[in-house]
Amino acid sequence: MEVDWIEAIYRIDSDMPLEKAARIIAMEESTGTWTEVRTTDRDLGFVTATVGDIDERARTASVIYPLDLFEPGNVPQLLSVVAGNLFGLEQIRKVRLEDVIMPHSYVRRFPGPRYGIEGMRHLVGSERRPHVGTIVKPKVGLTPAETAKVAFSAALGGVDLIKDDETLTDQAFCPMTERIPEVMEVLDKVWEETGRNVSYAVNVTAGPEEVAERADIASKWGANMLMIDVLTSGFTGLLELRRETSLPIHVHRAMHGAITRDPDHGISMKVISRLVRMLGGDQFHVGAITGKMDATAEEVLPLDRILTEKWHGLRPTFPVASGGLHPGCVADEVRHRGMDIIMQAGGGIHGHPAGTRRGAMAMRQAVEAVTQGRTLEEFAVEHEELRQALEKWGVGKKEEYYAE
Ligand code: CAP
Ligand code: MG
Repeated sequence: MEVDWIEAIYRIDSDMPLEKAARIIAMEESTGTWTEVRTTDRDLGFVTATVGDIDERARTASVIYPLDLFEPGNVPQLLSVVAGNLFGLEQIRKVRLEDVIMPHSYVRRFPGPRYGIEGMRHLVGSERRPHVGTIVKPKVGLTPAETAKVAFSAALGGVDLIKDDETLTDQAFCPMTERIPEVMEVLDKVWEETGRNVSYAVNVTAGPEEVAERADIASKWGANMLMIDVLTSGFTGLLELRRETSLPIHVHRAMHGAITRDPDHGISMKVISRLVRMLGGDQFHVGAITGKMDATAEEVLPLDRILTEKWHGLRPTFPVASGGLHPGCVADEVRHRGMDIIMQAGGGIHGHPAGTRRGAMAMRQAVEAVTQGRTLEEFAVEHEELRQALEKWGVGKKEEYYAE
């Protein structure tokens, strides 16, 4: 039976009883305020939120928002309700939006991923194995020609995906309209030499109105994939991009830590993952269990599930594991998360003792090892590039990053 409400689950830290705190949130985010007002005698129940389930042990409470409260297709307005004033209420010390459950009648107005996991596998021609991606490093400062040179080495070494870093857009030192043709030229060469179709995700992050324009420009210059920093560009930026382009979209989450990291206050990555899938992200960064960023399996696995489970008929979004990864991380990451992930390494490829190409080879060798059910150490005996990577960075999560 189709429900006609959106349910938001909050973890609440307040001196008030949980039920009262939840009632205040429900009032504040729908038809109430701090005191009673008598500006109408009409029944506004059709847009009045109520308290749902309370879990004293988990300190969570859900608020039921009637669907009429929401303008169809307007994600900023959705967030102004479920993630609005409530965060600033003095009487509620800390509150975290843990999840938002939306009915089909709300979600169906959004496009979802155009390619999804199967679509990306079809583009790359990969059987069920983790994809390997790299980020051109240094993240900024390279010229278009230098960027293409790094991309060429990584592609020859076997990566499926090369992306701009999250802070590279259209700066004077590397204009997008020069960078794209230079990189696509070398990827065409890789296609001719190896038959492998390597994606290059061009970062078109900007304001929503500019994102669409940049998508067009990038396509005209031959781009085969686009990228957007969804939190700095805005969710509407992603939706504009999805509507504007027929290219696959890689979604980065730069700035997420400012709102997702505190387990007691802010917005969970679950909510952001749901929105990115709903709005059309084909690939999305949801953290790495073995990397440099703050993430545990308990946090990451539910995000993989939200991106890939059956949900309102939308294609699944490819989870991206990234941040401090190197070939020695592949086995642990896959053991926890399975084959439907993108293993992305910047320093873990370009910092390889024998350079980028062999760093990419080492990542692919690590993927090959886990695909064959063999250990990395065993596989490294017959694969020099992997052996060198394990010798330099070891197996699994490093004790300390930035130590070299
Ligand atoms: C990784 C990265 C990514 C992070 C983002 C970086 O580079 O390019 O932006 O993965 O974190 O700039 O740090 P390295 P997350 O591989 O060299 O670390 O994926 O958690 O959003
Ligand atoms: Mg980066």
